[in-house]
Amino acid sequence: MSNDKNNKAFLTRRSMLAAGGAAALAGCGREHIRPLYSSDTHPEEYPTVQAVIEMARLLRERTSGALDIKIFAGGQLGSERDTLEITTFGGLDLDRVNLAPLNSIEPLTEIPSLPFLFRSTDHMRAAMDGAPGEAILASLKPHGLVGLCFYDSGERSFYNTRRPINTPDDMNGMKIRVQNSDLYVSMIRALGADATPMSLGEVYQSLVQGVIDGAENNWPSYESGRHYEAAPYYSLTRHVMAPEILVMSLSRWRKLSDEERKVVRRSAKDSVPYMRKLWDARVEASRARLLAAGVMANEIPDLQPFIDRMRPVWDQFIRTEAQAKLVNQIEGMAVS
Ligand code: GTR
Repeated sequence: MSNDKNNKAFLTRRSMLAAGGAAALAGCGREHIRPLYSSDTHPEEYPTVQAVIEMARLLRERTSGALDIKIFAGGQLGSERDTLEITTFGGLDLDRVNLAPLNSIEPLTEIPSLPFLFRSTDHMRAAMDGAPGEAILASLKPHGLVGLCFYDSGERSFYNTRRPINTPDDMNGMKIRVQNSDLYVSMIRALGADATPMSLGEVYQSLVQGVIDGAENNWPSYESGRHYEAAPYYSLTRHVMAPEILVMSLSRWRKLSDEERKVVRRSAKDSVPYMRKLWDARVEASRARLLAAGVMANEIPDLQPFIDRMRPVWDQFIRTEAQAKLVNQIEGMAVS
């Protein structure tokens, strides 16, 4: 990231904080006049952003315009780690992030990121719609955040600039970018590769300059960040299916009336089926476009060596009883 961009992001973040502060000073609940500010690292057309736009529409409709959302898309306000921090301070009202940047804040958020935990998309959706999802959303309150809903993030697989990956040994010594999460670092190390944590915005340049050899993500993000241009080998390990999450700052939440809180929760939840429809279509569209553009995708002949190598990560990261309970709940769900 250039200094200029850093400065710009910093200035914007400062003005966000100032706006939050000014609203708080005005008191008397007058900050209702200001829309909820929301951040997303993805560009406007991406399904996560579209989902929050839908939530905003529902909010306006259900509150006769009293509540609305202004979205800062495309990572304008900084990396997910930065915007989360600002949200916990109350300088930003809503933040759509992956679960990964929450891993260092709340251990329960690590569970859906465990490699090969979910058996299918249906399994992941049922878990997030049910008691396990509710437990994770509720766990964020002591950290200054209100968990509102989960959005799909599909399956993450590896892509790189060098060769197709068929076995963990093909990754030996490769430098793989991961999100800022120790769990992801451990997963990559377990496969014999080098993990380089960095924010999404830095990945494209780092691939082009050879700072990293590869990364891991779903089809839409692989496309949207143009990573496929530099790293055309996409190997379908599907090792993680952790969802996205929409969080709200607890300080802004506390300023809402009970009625408004209900509407915010309901509107967030009601944007989920809408998002899933967009998501499924987007995964297919991205896949078709990238294959047509010459991306070399390969299925993995035998996933077992990946599963075996990554399994110790479970023991390393399941450290509390609450985490173990969540794992059992998710694994024990009837859906295949
Ligand atoms: C995407 C996800 C983003 C971010 C990104 C990343 O799939 O939607 O929120 O987590 O991956 O790898 O940084």
